[in-house]
Amino acid sequence: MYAQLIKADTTPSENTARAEDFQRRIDAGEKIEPKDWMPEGYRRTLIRQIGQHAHSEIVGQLPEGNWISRAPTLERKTILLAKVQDEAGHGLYLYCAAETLGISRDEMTEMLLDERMKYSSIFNYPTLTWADMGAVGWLVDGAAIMNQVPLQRTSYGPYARAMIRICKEESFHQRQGFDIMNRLANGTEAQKTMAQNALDRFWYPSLMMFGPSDSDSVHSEQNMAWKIKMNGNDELRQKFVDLTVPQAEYLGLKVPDDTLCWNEDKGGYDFAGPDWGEFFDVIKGNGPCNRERLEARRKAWDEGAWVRDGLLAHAEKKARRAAQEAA
Ligand code: BYC
Repeated sequence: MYAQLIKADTTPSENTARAEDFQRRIDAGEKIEPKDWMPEGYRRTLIRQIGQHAHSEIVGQLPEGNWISRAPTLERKTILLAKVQDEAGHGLYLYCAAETLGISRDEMTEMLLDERMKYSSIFNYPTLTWADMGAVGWLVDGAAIMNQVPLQRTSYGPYARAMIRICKEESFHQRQGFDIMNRLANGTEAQKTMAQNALDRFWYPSLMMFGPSDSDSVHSEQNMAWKIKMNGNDELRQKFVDLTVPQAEYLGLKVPDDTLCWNEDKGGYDFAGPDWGEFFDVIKGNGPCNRERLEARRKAWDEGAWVRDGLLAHAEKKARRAAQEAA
């Protein structure tokens, strides 16, 4: 099985008036806050989704970090550096939001490192050329925004609030990516080819970011009933394609899909889905960079142990001093 099955209700007592009242609050559009009663399944689903989202932000720094020292100009380098730092910030807000549900960041990190928690499939693809920095910003951040804007209205207060700031920063990220693509697409023949190749490599992995098609999505139904997730995977994928195809046309680049055509009746594009066999393979750990990404995270975790120990010792010392002074 490629997904973690989380039961909606885990104790019989939750099948009661409290659960019905909880659902009524959700249906009325109220926000659920950390101290409110919530079904165990809701809590665990949020930890799964917010934790995975946080891991994606952190692991997502690696493919772009790869290009900081090789950016073509000082200006591009500072912009890329700022973007990668933003991703670290996003990871931190999200870990904090998940911690309000009774799990620690250390526990989540250990779950990532021993592969009990996932991160977005997209970050298991390599960034081979500078144009990939354009494609990541334009397509990957573009897909992320499409998914995250509705999450600003998600039912869990701390997650919804984290999303507001994250979305503002993501839209800057998307524009910086488009700007790189625009420059390359209007540059020399070699630069245009580099931009086209980046689009060719990132198009289908970007479509995979929205998750499996609705018929294969195991969590969507319950997630949407709890308003943890606001839209189906296919609906957001369609919106992304409809928004992005005209942008590719503006750039003079070709979306690598010969079946792509406008469907007047549905008011959207018909398009080819990604290779779902490849998607499931990647999320099971067999993508081109899965091993490398996890190795990098394990190394950072191990090498950062002395910093965590030092911070903890400092906090304990401060607490001891405060207690002595108060005595
Ligand atoms: N990759 O039932 P489904 C960013 C898993 S980072 C990997 O549809 P759900 C950025 C899914 O977790 C933005 N796994 O699940 C950062 C589940 O497995 P588990 C990241 C995937 O939760 C740096 C199973 O497949 N965004 O912007 O209803 C630089 C069944 O799927 C993927 C978020 O995390 C995938 N693509 O819907 C640049 C958004 N898709 O957990 C940019 C928040 C599915 O049972 N997350 N799976 O083991 C969501 O909105 C939802 O969790 C998803 C999946 C739409 C992704």
